[in-house]
Amino acid sequence: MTNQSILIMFFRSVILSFLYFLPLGLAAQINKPNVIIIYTDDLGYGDLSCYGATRISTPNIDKLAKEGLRFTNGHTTSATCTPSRYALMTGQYPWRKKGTAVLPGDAALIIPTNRATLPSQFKKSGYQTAIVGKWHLGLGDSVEKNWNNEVKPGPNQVGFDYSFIFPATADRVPTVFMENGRVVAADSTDPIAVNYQKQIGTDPTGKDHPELLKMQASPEHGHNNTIVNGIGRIGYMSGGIKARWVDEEVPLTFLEKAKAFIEQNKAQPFFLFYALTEPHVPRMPSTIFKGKSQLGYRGDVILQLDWTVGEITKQLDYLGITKNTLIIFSSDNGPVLDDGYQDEAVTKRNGHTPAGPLRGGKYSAFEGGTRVPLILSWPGVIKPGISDALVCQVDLIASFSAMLKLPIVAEDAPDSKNMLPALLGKSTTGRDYLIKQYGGSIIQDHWKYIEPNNFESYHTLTDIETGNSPTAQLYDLKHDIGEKNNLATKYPEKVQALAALLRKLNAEN
Ligand code: NG6
Ligand code: CA
Repeated sequence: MTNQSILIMFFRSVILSFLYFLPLGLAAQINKPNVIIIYTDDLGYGDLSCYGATRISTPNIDKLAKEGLRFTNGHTTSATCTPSRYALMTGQYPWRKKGTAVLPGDAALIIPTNRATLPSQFKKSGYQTAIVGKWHLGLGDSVEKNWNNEVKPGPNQVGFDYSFIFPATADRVPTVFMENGRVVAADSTDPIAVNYQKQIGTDPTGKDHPELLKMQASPEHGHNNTIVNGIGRIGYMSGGIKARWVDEEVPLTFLEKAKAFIEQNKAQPFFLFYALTEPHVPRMPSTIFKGKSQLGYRGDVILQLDWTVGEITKQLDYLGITKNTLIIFSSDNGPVLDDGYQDEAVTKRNGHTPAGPLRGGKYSAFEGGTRVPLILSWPGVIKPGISDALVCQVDLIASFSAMLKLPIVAEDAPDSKNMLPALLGKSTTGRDYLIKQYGGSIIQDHWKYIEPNNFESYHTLTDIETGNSPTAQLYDLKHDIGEKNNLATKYPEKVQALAALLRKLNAEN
């Protein structure tokens, strides 16, 4: 071979590899990584060992945190599921829109179909998009609907190419999976009906037949309507016997569907919203996890969800796409122990503190309600570390739109801020301020203000402090993350300034 031909071969291979890596590698990796949001249900700030839990160990999530960026100041907008998910999907504070509180299982869709959503932004940018898991944002145009036909609009009409969901919560009927708008294993000879007003069909209820229950409902919580799989639910359901899920299988079913979607789309950018049901009630781990944590089923399902995260990262490794995949791990609201069933979460807690150092929990205006685990991992792009930047899930739509270079009109996602630099660890600057719960509390810098109201200050059923008080509350989160010292009388000007800012922002829109 002559020197000249060696030289030609060399340049040819340089050019070829350049052509190969530029479009597929660089461009894809920088602007279009795969994105997986792993969204847990009711997981608290203190529920993971990487956030300081000592009674429970979550090695797979800890590994994500170790190799990625762990946020100490990451928030949901709200202390319950539906409003937090509404904000995540739309980029709008939920309190700006009526009807965004916790939905019954037969509610109509609350996400507008004519606006940009988080998944529709990915879809517009050429991603394959999917949701696998809990939905809880309503289905169809009205409460009355035929569950035996295609039910729409739903996830497929607001930006998801593929959906495999359950409609509401694990404790609400209908207890069925739906794939692209249709009940999985529906049977026309055994039609499904759902009613939240009155009993229908002949299924026994938890109220009349507690002897049939494998897990008793907590008194006064009312999880005593139709019994499915030995568990009393909220709401009544008849028919669809073959379609009803077995709780022990739910996480495995979602995992398989998530893995299949990842595998099918490994060669192109995909967006997966993987919305786990753990550790929401009814907590019913798969058999291999029952008893594993020694903390009761709540601990067991946290171990199971940690295992699930490991299965997903293993799948990415196996497919060779780990480096090109951004994982976001978070939760929709803070933790609760007794949320309706006698599952030993309280009696076996063994010193475990699900909200960590925070006050309150699910349903609460205190930080325990809305400050949640938030971990971002993207090997090679996000430098491992810890970030104290103030960020919120409502920011994901604006941040990803910036990453995708796909602007959104101002009326869409009005409350979402581009926090991409903070989320990727390129900046330590977070939001200026964040409004939370029903628009009644605000964080600015390290100050938190909760406006006075006359609602109950303590939620007896769940044993949670709600954060409500007839007098103004002001906390210095930098020195008092547990919101123990109300400084409102000490700093009246600060109270006035934050109250005025809250009023002004509330009035917008
Ligand atoms: C509450 C339920 C609770 C849970 C919650 C929704 C009662 C007494 N409690 O109303 O069990 O289902 O709604 O949780 O009905 S969330 O995480 O989806 O917001
Ligand atoms: Ca929740």
